[in-house]
Amino acid sequence: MAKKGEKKKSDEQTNGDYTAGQITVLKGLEAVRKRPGMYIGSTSARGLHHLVYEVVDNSIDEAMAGFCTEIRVTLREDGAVVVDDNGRGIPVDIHPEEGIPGVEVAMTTLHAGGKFDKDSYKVSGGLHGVGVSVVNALSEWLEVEITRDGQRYHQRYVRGIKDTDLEIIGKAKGSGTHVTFMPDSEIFTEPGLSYNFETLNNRLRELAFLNKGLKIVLTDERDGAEETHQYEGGLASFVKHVRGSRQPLHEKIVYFEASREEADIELAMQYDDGFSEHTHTFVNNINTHEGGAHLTGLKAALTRTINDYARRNNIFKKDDESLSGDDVREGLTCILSVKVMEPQFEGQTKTKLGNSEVRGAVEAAVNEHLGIFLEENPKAAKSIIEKSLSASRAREAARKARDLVRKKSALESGVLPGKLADCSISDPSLCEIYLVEGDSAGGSAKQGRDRSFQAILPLKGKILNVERARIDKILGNEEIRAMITAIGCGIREDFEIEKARYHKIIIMTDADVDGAHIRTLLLTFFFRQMRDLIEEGYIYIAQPPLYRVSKGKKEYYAYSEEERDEFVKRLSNGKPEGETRGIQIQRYKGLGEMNPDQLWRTTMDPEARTIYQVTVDSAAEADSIFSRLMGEDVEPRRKFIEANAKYVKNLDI
Ligand code: 0RA
Repeated sequence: MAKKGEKKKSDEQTNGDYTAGQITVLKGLEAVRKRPGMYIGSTSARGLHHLVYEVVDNSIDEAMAGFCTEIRVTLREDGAVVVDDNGRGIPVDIHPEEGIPGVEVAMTTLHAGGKFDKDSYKVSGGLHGVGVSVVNALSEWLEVEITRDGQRYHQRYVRGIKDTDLEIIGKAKGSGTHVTFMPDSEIFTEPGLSYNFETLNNRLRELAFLNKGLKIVLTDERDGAEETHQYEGGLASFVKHVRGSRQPLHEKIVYFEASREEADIELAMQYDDGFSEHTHTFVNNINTHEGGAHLTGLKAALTRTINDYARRNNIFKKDDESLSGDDVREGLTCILSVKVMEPQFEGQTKTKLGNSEVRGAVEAAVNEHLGIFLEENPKAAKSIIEKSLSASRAREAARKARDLVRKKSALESGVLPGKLADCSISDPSLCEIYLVEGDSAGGSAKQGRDRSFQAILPLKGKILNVERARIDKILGNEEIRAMITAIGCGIREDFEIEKARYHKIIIMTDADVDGAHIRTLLLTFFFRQMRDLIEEGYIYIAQPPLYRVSKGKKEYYAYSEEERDEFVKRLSNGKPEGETRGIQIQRYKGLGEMNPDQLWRTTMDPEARTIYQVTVDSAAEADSIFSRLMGEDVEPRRKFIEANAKYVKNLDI
C-alpha cells in the first residue's frame, strides 16, 4: 500500500496491463455504465436519489450489526454527496482471494456486500443491494476515507476505475467511513436534474424510525437546510408520525420487540377513530409494499387475538358472533418491521416477503404480546373491540349500500359516463385520459385534443374528500363514479389494473389554489382507492403555462416567473429595461382562458407538453401526509395547498 506522498497512478491506468481479475471488474462496471437502468431503475430523479440510498444502506447495515450510531448525509453545493458514518470502517486489509484491499473489492465488484460479514442482517442483497460499486461506476469521481486502527486511509476513483491506490493520509482516533461521490453527468443527462431535500429527508426519517436510536442528519449546503432524525421510541414514534392528527382511541401505543430464530420482530400499533387502515411492513428496512409472509402472520394474529379476548370477556352478544379481519383493522395504524437473515423477495416489484417460516414467527409473537397488552389495558381493549364491532355493523350496511349503488350506477356494466369524451383507439397502453377541472376547460380540451388517443372527462367543482368517508358515501358521489367507470379498473378489493382503459391518467387543473386543492383531492382518491395506479406510474399531472409572452407574431409560453422574464428579455433583444414596448404579457388564471388550440399546443401535445409522473418514494410518508392533509384539521391542508399551488413538482409524494 502506498504511503502518504507516494501517490502514483495505478498500473492498469498507466500501461493498460490488466490482470484477469481486473478485467472482470472492468467488464462488470462497464455493464453498469452501459445499462444503468438495470441497476438503479432509471437515470432520472429516481435513479439519482437511488445512489444516495445505496451508500446509506451500507452504513445502515453497519448500524444493524450494532457498530454504527450516527450517519450524516450532506448535499454539497457542487452537486456531490457525502455519506459519513461512525461504523467500523470498510476493511482495508488485503482480501485473501482478490489480493487487493477490502475497500477496493467493495468499490469495484458487483454485489460485494455480503462477502465480508456473513452473520449479520443486510439491506444489501435485498431490494437495493446492488452495492456501492454501482454508485462508484456511475460517479464522475468518488473518494472514500476510512478511519480505523488509528489511521486514516484514502482512495479515489474516476468513473469506477481506481485513480489512486489506497493510502494512509494521517493518524486519526475512532472509526468510520466517509464516502463522497459526484453523480456522472454523462449518465444523468436529464436537464435540471438535482437532489430533492424532501425526497431524501423522507427516506432518511423512515430509516431512523426503523433503527431505534440511530441518529441520521441530512444537511443541504445549497441552502443551509438541515434535519436531524433520532427516535428513541423506534416504531412507536413511527406510528405516532403516521397517525398524524387522527384521534387515538387509546393513548398507549402497543409496542414490542421479539427475537426469534426465524426473525427479529418489532411492532407498534394504535387505533384511531378513522375508517381506514394504515399498515406498513418492512423487511430489513425495505418497505414490503406487496406484503408477504410477515403480513399474513400479523393479520392472522390480530383477528385471532382480538376475537379471543372478546369471547373470553363475554363481549359478544351471540355465541357465534365474530369479527372479521377487516373489522379489526379499521382505524388501525400499524408498523411491522422484521429483520431476516436471508430474505427472499418476490412479487412484481420484488417487495413481497417469500420466507414462509416468518409467518409463524410473527403470528406467535403478535398473539403473545397483543394478548398481554389487552389483558394489561382493559380500557384500551374495550375501546378497540367496540370500534371493531361498529366497523362490523357499518360494513354490513355498506355492503348493502354498495350493492345498491353498483346496480344503480352500473359501475360494472360497461356503460361509460355521459360526460366522457372517449378516444377512438382501444389499446389502453396508447390511450390517455385527461381529468379536467371545470366544464369550460373540459370543453376546450375536447376541441383541442387528438381524439384518436386522448379522452376527456370534465369534473365539476370539488370532488369528495375520501379521507374521512366510508365506502357507501364515496360511491354515492357522482364525479367519483364517473372516474371509476371511465378508468374501468374498479377500486379497492375489486381493483384490477389489467382492466385500466388508459395507461396515462392526467390530472389537469388550474394553476391556482383551488386547482391545487382539486389535484390534492384527486391524488388522495387514487392513493386510497386505486393505489396501484400510482405505483405503476399511470398517474400524471399536467403543467399548463402560467404566462403568454408575445410581440407581434412571436409568442412564448412561460411555465414559471423566471421563464417569463427570460422571454421578455429575449423579445426586447437585450435592450435595457423599459424598452419593452410592444411586448404583451398575459397571465393565465385558469385553463378556461386558453382557446382549444393554445391548450393543445401548451399542455396536451405530447411533443410539446410537460407532464409530471406521480411517484411514491415512501408509502408510509405519503400515508402520513395524506392523513395530515385530508383529515379533520383544516389548517395543515390550507398551508400545504398554498405552499404547493405553484410548485406542482413538489406534489410528487
Ligand atoms: C464489512 C466488514 C466490516 C465493515 C464493513 C463491511 C463496513 C462497510 C461500510 C460501508 C459504509 N460504511 C461501512 N462500515 C462498515 C467490518 C470489518 C471489521 O472490522 O471486522
